[in-house]
Amino acid sequence: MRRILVIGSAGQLGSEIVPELRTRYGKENVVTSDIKIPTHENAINSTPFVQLDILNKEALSKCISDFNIDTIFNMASILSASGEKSPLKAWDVNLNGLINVLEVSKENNIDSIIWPSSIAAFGPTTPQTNTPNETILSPTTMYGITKVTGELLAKYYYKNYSLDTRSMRLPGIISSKTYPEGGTTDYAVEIFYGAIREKEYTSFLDENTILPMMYVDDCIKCMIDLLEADPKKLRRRVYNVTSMSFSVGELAAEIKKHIPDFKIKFKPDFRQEIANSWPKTIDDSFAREDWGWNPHYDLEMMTKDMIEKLSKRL
Ligand code: AKB
Repeated sequence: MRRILVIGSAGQLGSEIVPELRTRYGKENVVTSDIKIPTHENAINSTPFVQLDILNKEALSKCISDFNIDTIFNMASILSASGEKSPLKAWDVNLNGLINVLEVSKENNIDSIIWPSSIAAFGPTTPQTNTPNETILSPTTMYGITKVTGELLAKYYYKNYSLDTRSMRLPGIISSKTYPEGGTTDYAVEIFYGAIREKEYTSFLDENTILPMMYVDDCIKCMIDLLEADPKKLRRRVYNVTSMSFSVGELAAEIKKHIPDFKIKFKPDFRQEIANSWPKTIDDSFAREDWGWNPHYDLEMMTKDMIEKLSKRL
């Protein structure tokens, strides 16, 4: 049985993956950690929990040996919009944090590391439709720069120290457990809160902006499937993954089918330029071929499920 450490367990992805990991591997075998104490509804079930700053290498190392960890999910990250406001903080958390994880993993013979990269690794000179796995990686955001550098670092540790690092370039993730913070794709979550609470939402991206997205259930399946994939079948360390692409207007129209008096306004801000620099659709055929990636949710199913779950919670 694996002994797993989830770093960043209070965040959007951490809070969603922990319950699934615990179901599969046993509660005591999944140690949660975050710089802040989690406040979401699963907090009560979050022990074993260690309050941990990813920048504190000694504390990270101690946690790994105290709990006999062999597998790490590193979810700690400053996202694209926050990264533009605090670029050095994004560099620090995303890269110095990752280096700490890689170093302590090397020192403690960790078996597997899952670290999400992002569509932010691409930039305005990358082909924007059906973006291939191997293509131009020249992002213009600090977040994107940390993702490209992180991908290279993870590959370096794989090549030189045989550390089994695996990454997927996640698109925008739509989920209901935590309120989104600091991303450019956050509009696709905020819009549901607006629609359910006020029946209106003002989008910070314009109506025609198309971005690749994934529902959280598929995202969790994606990370666990990649973790458990047969190493002999993996031809690369970093995989494109996607499940749907839609514009802000198309999402609003889908929500209107459930909440007919929902109204949307558009007031693009600095995040529009970030969104414009990212792909609209992604080619994830390598992930499908190598480890059977096959998402379940499309726009219609995702919208229905989000409205049901969030309405209950709000
Ligand atoms: C963001 O919007 O910054 C993230 C991402 C696409 O990685 N959700």
